[in-house]
Order: sequence, then structure tokens, then C-alpha cells
Amino acid sequence: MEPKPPATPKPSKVEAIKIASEYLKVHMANEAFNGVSHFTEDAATVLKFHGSYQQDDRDHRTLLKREGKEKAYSMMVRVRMPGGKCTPEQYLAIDELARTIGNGTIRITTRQEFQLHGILKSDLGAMIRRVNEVLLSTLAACGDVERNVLTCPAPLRDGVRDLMQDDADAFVSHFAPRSSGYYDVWLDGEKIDNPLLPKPGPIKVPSAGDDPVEPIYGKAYLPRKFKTAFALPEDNCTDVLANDLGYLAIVEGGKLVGYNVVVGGGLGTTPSAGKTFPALAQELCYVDRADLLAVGEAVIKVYRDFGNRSDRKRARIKYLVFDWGMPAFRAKVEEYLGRSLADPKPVKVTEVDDHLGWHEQGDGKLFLGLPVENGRIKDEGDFRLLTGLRAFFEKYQTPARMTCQQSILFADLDPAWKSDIEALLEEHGIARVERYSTVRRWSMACPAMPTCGLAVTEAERALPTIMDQLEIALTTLGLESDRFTVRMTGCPNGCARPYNADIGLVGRSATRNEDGTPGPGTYTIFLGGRAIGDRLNVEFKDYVPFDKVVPELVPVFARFKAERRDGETFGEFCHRVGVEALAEEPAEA
Ligand code: SRM
Ligand code: SF4
Repeated sequence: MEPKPPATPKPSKVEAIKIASEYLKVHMANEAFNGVSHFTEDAATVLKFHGSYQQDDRDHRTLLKREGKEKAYSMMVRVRMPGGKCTPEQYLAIDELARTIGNGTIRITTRQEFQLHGILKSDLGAMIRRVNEVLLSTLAACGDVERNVLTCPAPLRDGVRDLMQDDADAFVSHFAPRSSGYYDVWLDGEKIDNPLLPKPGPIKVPSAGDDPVEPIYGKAYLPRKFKTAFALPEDNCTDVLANDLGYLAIVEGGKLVGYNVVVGGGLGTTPSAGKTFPALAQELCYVDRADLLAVGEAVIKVYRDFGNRSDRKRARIKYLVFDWGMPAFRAKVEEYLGRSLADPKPVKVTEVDDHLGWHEQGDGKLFLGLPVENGRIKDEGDFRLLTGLRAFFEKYQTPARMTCQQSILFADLDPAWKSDIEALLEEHGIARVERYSTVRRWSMACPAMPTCGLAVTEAERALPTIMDQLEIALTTLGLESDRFTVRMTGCPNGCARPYNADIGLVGRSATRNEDGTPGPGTYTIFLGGRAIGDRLNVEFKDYVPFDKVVPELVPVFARFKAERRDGETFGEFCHRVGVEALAEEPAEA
């Protein structure tokens, strides 16, 4: 289809709110410190650009309503960490904020960031100021802008990963919002001198539609959120194809020379709206390292000018790429760039590494990848991860990096510390990866209940039970060493990336327990993706009650064991045999 200016009969309400915010300022200036327990709906929309979501306690919502009381409002704050990098001082500041004004837990997200939950609106100012004091930021962690930029966090001194971190940092800087709104509201206009904070450079591809304050985004910012990731073909640990824009490293003679650029990935979908769907990014071009910002800017500006601003359900760049087709999309990017693009190199995603366990960095130091189940850092009985990590950072004062699998890598460790570190973890009841089952190691769940306003079912609180059941079933079948991904979400938005996993469990409908309290819900089971993230899975069964999820899977595991081909993974088997055919098998009683 020939690209035309978008037919936008009526821009969505959010478009008007963004423009009225005068570069993200007005609503925040009026409401951030007004003494009221919560933001108005319009202000809550702008708040997202500042890195925070207004939430309420879903566990108590019904009861409070019945009693005629106000919702139990609190804020979730997302701390932006390009490439998941964090210093010990930064970690300890986040830990302190979690314990003093948050809900006592820290969450590592699927995009290498920290989230704190349960912050009262009255504490938001102090929270954001402290985050900035330790040279982190919440600006653009959410909202219709470039989000946290992902790259492989492994601190391997292999001559490639460090350069990719540099490229990702340059990308973050270039695409940071340029308005002073955030600093004016939260930091009295003071721009903290932080080497990691965005220092936007000159525009690469000036175009007629450029706004003087926000030349890349414009006054209404982007039509929707925008996500970018860097990855290596042999280590797709950032799930690059699930992103709006991706850079897949091209390494020649051991040197990082450039990237294959992919575009149009995104997982959110609304099952009732047939016009929406998950998609993996497709190849656009090859670009030398020196040009990666210019090509990124051209892509983002095409999206800014042609993305759908009337229907937010269909506003992600994946729909533009789908509607136009890649050749027309590419031609438009070339027009913005003012030159033609080079064809992609014949390189594909081939492997993934979760970087857990002990590894040599290549500079005499070690790093340790520690699994964090569903990303939640907390203390619970003998399991004292929150306290243990604080003790670790206080003692060793070394940096860390978060992974896109919700885990943490401790970097720059002296080999002589190894047994002491293991003892410290042991003392706090923290299991290293050797004590994790393969299935739990490769699983993820989104937060869902009780914080997420969009959840229809449980996820983070329910997956551990599914894991217990799966561990028994897989061990019984002798499949306990097989690597496959299980990813669970409390709604179809796809935050734990369920749609390219071997097994995706997606919250479908809410249920009630006998006593009237919310139950764990029903789920759609998807099968046939794979750990390397290069294929979407297919619906296997819909509306499966929570306690029937594993019984539905057991017969499929049994067939996999009996009929698999050499080296075939679970997802590959399901794909080859056909998910529809597998769905005809009766479930375990
Ligand atoms: Fe997400 C909305 C949590 C990664 C797709 N996501 C939300 C909100 C903010 C709910 C809301 O809008 O009110 C959730 C907050 C819950 C809470 O209580 O904390 C939320 N998303 C998360 C996190 C924390 C899940 C996790 O397990 O870590 C991840 C935060 C990443 C970060 O640090 O920035 C998270 N979200 C993702 C991903 C995965 C990724 O990016 O790799 C996706 C799928 C990829 C994509 O974007 O398509 C994702 N989140 C969504 C969507 C669907 C967007 C769409 O195009 O339809 C929503 C809903 C929306 O935007 O309207 C959403
Ligand atoms: Fe919330 Fe749904 Fe995202 Fe889970 S997938 S965090 S329930 S929006």
C-alpha cells in the first residue's frame, strides 16, 4: 500500500492531553504537590512520561468500594537503567527507598529496570529527587516516547558487548525528551550533572515537522510507546524481535562493525479486537555503527508523522509496518534519511544466554548471574533476598546489571571472593542457579495482581505454584533437563513476553473463590515459540482454569518425550507436529 498521510478522523483523548501538558509540565505542576491522595485522570496520563503509574490495591478494591471508601491509591515508579547498569550506590539508594517509602520489595523488570510499588503520592517528589541524586532517572521510563534501551548486560570484555553498551547509551541520550518539564516539576529546574543522564546531541535528520522544543518527538510526542533493543545473533538475551526497533550486531573479524536493523515488533494484543496482534520485528536494513542514530531517528520520525493517533489500540509502529508493507515503509525511511538504505546482512538470531552462574569476564574478574524468581527482590521467611543483596552491595561495593529475564548479574568480582559470596547468599537463604530447576530458571511472570490496573488474573503470585507442579511432572517424565521458556501474564498485554515463548500462559478471565474473594482466573495456553525468541507461538487451549494448566500440558510433554527428533526443543516439537493437532489430545484427568 502506498503510504499516505494518516487518515485521523479524530485524535484520541490522550493526544489532546499530551498537547495540553505543554511539554509534560502543566498537569504535573498543578497536581504533584497539591496534597490530594491521587492524580486526576489527565494528570495520571502525563505522569507516565515522568516514570510513574497511578495504581490502587486490587486485593482491597471491592471491599473498599463496598464500604464506600476511596481506593487505596499508590504509585508505581519505574527507574530507567539503560542496558540494566547500576552502581552499588544506586542499588543501595533503591533498596532504601523500597524499604522506607515503597512496599518493601524491588522488582527487576523484563526491560532491565527497577520498579518500586506502593509509593504514596505525597512521597513521590522525595522518591524522584533521590533517584536523580544517585544519577538515575525516571524520565521516559513510561509514556509515548523511547523507553529504556536494552542491550546484553553480560560484563564480558569480548570487545563487542562494551561497544554495544556504548551504542545503547548514545541512543538513550539522543532520544531522551528535551523539554525541561521533568526537571522543573521535580528538581526545581535543576539539571543534575549526571554523566549517564541524557545529553541530547544535534538532530541527525532534520525534517519540516520538527518542533523547536522536542525536535524528534514534537509537542504530542509519539503516537504510542516505543521500545528499542540491541542484541547479538548468538545471544538474543534482550529478545530483540519483540521490540519496535532492534539492532542485531554484525561482527566481522571479531570487530563490531554495524547492525542489521529490525522494525515492527510488539506483543500487546486485545483478543476482542481482531485488528490487534502480536508481531516480531522484521528486517529493514544494515547500518554501520556510525549511522545507527540517524537511521533510528528517521524510523522514529516516520512513526511520529504517520503512526495512528486516533486509535491507541492500533497505534504501535508494528501496525504501520503491517499496513504499508516493509518495502513502502523502507522507502519512507529512506525519504526521511535522504539516502538509500543498505540491505540487511544474512545474519539471524541463533541462540540465547541467560548469563546465570559464575563466569570469567575476560579481564581477570568474575561475574555471577543470580536468578530472581519473577524479578521480585523481597524478604519472606528464611528467604532474605532483599537483606542479602543489601549486605552484598554494602560489603563488596561492585556494580551490577539487570537482565531482560528479570535477574541480576554481579560484575567485577575478585575470584578470591567466590566462596565468601556463596556463603553470604547461603546465609540469607538465596539459591544460586545450580539449585534452580531448568524450567523455573527459564520462566518469567509479570506483576499482575494486586498492583497492575490492567490485570484480569494472577501471574507473579501464581507462577511459583505452576512451577512446583511442572517440576514434578517433568521429573516424572525424565524431561527435567530440557530447556524451554514458560512465561505468564495476567492479561493479553504481553509484559513477560508470553507470545514468543515455548509455553505462554496468558490471563483470560477473572474467577471468584467460594468465599467471594478474587480467584486465580482462567488462562489461554500458547505453544510453539522458542527460547531464542524468533517465532510466535499459537493458541493451544483457551479459558483453562488455573488448576488445569499443568494437566493440560502433561499429555503434550508425554508425546514430546515419545516423538521428539534429535535436538528438538519442546517449542520446536509443538511447531512441527502442529499446535491444533496437539489440542485434540485429551487432557490428564
Ligand atoms: Fe508492560 C502496560 C508492567 C514490559 C506490553 N506494563 C503495563 C503496566 C504499566 C500497566 C498499565 O498500563 O497500567 C504494567 C505495570 C504493572 C505493575 O504493577 O508493575 C506493566 N511491562 C510491565 C513490566 C514491569 C512487566 C515485568 O514483568 O517486568 C515490564 C516493565 C518493562 C520496563 O522496565 O519498561 C513490562 N510490557 C512489557 C513488555 C515486554 C518488553 O517490552 O520487552 C511488553 C510487550 C512488548 C510490547 O511493548 O509490545 C509490554 N505493557 C505492555 C502493554 C501492551 C502494549 C500494546 O502495544 O498493546 C501495556 C498496556 C498499554 O500500554 O496500554 C503494558
Ligand atoms: Fe499488567 Fe497485563 Fe502487563 Fe501483566 S501483562 S503487567 S497484567 S498489563
